[in-house]
Amino acid sequence: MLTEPEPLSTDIRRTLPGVAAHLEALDEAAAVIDEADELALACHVHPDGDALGSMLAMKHLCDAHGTRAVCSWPDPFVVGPHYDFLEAAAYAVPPSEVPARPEVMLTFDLGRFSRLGNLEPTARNAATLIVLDHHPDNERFGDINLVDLGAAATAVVVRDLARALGWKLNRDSAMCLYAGLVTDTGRFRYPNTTSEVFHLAEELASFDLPIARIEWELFEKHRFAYLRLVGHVLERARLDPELGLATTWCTTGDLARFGVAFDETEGLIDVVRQAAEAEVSCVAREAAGEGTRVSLRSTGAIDVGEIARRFGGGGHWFMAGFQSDDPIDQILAEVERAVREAPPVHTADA
Ligand SMILES: [Mn+2]
Repeated sequence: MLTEPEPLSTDIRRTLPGVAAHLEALDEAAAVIDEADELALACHVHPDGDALGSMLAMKHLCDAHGTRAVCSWPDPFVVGPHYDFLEAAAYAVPPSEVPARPEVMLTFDLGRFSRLGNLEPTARNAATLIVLDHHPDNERFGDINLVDLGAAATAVVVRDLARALGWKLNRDSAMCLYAGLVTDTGRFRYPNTTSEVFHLAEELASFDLPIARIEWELFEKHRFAYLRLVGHVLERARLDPELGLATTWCTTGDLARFGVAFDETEGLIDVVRQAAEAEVSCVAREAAGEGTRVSLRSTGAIDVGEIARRFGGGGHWFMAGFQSDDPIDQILAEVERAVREAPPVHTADA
């Protein structure tokens, strides 16, 4: 060996299967979009910063280019208050108002049909379905699949599509793309934070984006009620030092007691994952009528995407999640067993 092994972060880029094929797919998608009278845009249920940011960026690009587009996400048609600054309500319509048989439909940041919730039939009925995503477990269910496994965020794919379309970014779209990029890189701290990520961040920031305000809105601004909930949830957190597993949970009872909405609690995992002893962190959040959403993070030795897939979910090796209708204590026991049995990640083909 003449050189040291590449750091993990650059290895992620190498998972892109066929750069040429991907560029071809981008051109094909651009041609379809160029000819469409109207686009339907949709992201996954309980959208995060990348899902929402990618979709809204495309909406802004369409608006600027004079292409009609409706955008939405599945019920429950709400987002957490930390996305208020993206003004989704001003640009999106409830899922019931999306045309039932769209001419061209684009999906953002989801690898499986089921993540489209009550918009799944709409996507199945689309004459042409274009899938924009970066999840390793993407099922490539589109007519055109813009799936870039090397992209840190779906926002990166949207930027590439805009380039293929010959559409210039504007400040609104740059703001949304930045929200996607900063969310999916965990504020430029997850192992997918490559030099390409910083290049894109620089391009986006050049639209005079309020970087400090975006950070504040997305990650730091919380109601006092949420801080009290965090205190409660951390008090019951458990650490298994032998496994390197930190876990906690939040019930609908906790939400009611502290007066906090489910969509405000997305950042709990980012508190728990700070534990130095934790190779893997896990937060189970109960959502009224929707079972329990489980978030997983890994520092590198264990592929939590693989664990999430065992439970019917998905994600990346360092960031993943799944949904379950089982009781929380049972879910956490099963996660613990899965972590115990998980093979170590082989970084060369991660
Ligand atoms: Mn994403």
